[in-house]
Amino acid sequence: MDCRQYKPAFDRDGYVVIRQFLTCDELSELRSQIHRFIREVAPSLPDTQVFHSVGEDGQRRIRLVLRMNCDAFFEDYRSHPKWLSLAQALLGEAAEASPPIYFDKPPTTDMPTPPHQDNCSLGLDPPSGVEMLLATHERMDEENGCLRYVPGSHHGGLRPHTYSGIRGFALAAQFDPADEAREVLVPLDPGDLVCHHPLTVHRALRNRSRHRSRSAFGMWFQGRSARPDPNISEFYNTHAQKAQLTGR
Ligand SMILES: O=C(O)CCC(=O)C(=O)O
Repeated sequence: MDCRQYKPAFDRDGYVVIRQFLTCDELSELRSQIHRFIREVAPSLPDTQVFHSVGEDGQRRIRLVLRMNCDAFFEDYRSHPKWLSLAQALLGEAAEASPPIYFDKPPTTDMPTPPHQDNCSLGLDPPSGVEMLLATHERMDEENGCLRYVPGSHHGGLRPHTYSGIRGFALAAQFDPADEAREVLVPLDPGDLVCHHPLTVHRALRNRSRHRSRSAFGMWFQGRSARPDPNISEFYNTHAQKAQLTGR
């Protein structure tokens, strides 16, 4: 795969979709490692690392797992050459992966992802970074809460963010009807990947499906030139702690 072909769209729109990024074998290995992690590792992790939501049937299900590199497979996965070379091609410089994350929106749970720019927590300056999110199990679409992007919003700098009350996504960006009119839904099939810039405004609505989950595996890559702004991460962490204590 020539990764450089994706850079113009990433630079222009602030996100780019790569269909069938993983082969069937690569996807099936990743899925089975995620299942193993959820079955064997997640139950012993603290509630600051694994977040749950409760569906209409009263069942508690995982909706977010942070820092999966506490497990050897996922620590190694950070240097997976396919992901790393794509990140480096999109950023145009050397890059390093942050700890992997697993996202889910189980059916009948009311857990939207508020509009935000990832740089509200990272404060990368310059904003040389990319988050990559891979659909792992089922199709992500309008019904089960696929990602929605405001194209070109990464050109407008960091927007004001305020407390969202949602654990895991503690800040929400200023987002008006013009953003809603411009936003683009990004359906993904299992194995498809979407990559977004740290300043691209994005969100996802709740999963409205009664039966389908909406799971994704993600990694953040930071370019060599980027320096995190400690004031921004402190602002985010204050709100994240509040969400941890009193949010949903
Ligand atoms: O899975 C989602 O709905 C949101 C993921 C996301 O917005 C992020 O990681 O920045």
